[in-house]
Amino acid sequence: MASATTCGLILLGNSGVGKSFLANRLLDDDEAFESRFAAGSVTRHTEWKDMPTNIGRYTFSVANIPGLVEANQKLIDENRVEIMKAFEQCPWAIVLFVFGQNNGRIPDEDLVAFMRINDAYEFPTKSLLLIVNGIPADRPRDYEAKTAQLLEELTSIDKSYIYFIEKSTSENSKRDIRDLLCEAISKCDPVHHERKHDIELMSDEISRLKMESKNRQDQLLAQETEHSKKQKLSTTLHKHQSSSQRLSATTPKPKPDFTNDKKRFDDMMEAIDAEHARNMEKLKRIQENSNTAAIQQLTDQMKAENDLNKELLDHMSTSPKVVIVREKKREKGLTKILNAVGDFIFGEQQSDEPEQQGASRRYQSSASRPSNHPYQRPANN
Ligand SMILES: Nc1nc2c(ncn2[C@@H]2O[C@H](COP(=O)(O)OP(=O)(O)OP(=O)(O)O)[C@@H](O)[C@H]2O)c(=O)[nH]1
Ligand SMILES: [Mg+2]
Repeated sequence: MASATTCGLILLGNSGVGKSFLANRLLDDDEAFESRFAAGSVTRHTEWKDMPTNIGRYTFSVANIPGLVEANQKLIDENRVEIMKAFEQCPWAIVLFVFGQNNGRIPDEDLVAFMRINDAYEFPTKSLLLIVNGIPADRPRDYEAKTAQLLEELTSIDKSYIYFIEKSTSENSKRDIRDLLCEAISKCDPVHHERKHDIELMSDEISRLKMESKNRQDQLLAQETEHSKKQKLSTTLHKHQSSSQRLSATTPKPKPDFTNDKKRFDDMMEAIDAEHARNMEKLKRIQENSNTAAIQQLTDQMKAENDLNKELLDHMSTSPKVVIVREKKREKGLTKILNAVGDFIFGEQQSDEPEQQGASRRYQSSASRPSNHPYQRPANN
């Protein structure tokens, strides 16, 4: 075990997470501690080995300790005793708490073990490192960032003390792991660990604790997903807004010519109809996200589009063959897209039936059209 002048490097974490494997990396010796693929726990009793070289100004002795969570109370109690014994043997120490991962997820039993040991020692940040061991090479690019964020929220340990180690066996990677661990350890300071109370864990409470951990993880992951969605949406809106700003700054607005026929009017109405539907859909999505900044952005963007639509209608209303009688009817709510188009009268019909202008030719809303639709379509003649 550690002598009076050396500090301890105490590796904690459940069985199979790779404590002994990582201890061997620190000692630069594959045979220092038994580390193997096994169905049950491998290390049953605490062992110590001195590191051949210093890290910074400290010499360290590495403790290879059993895990904590086991299937039965007898094994859990043996483990609790071994862990507490290690801190009694070498209270001046840096702690490396090792987590495994299961398809990328932090196992709930690892979080249960951390919480219960941390409860007993209240590890100070400057002497504690969290390590997620055995992550695959083909992980998503943002895996570390997202998982560090999650772990920080779950454990209240600052992300800058959270490290990730890829699963690999090459000699080069073994050296890399050693370098990474030594660098991480050099950022810490050993502290004197005092136990506030015994490590407590009853086998019959493990399922409940795991369920609580799972719920907490799910909740944080859902919040993170929601946050990413909002960010994505806000970026898309921002891009859309700046591209329409660019467009309006550089491109003159087209002035449609409606002198020819009613078909062009219908086409334009189709386009406005579709745009209105798209805007309402966007608005609905954004309101669901209750993001005020995004709603403001969308409102501005829609107002700009509506102004253009109004201009088109104004232009059309002054064309020789089309007269639009405006109704003082406005769309309620955010869009306020268009002044409703009421009557739509062609010149030749005007002369045929002058007394009916704006009355019998007024287009009635069809049942299939939403009642709050911002405009009405002319009848087919
Ligand atoms: N290649 C590779 N194998 C690893 C790594 N971490 C753990 N392993 C393997 O995972 C298995 C379990 O590792 P151990 O070091 O025995 O795990 P432990 O935490 O000491 O387990 P207990 O002694 O039961 O508490 C062994 O086969 C290790 O070689 C890693 O980063 N890379
Ligand atoms: Mg071991």
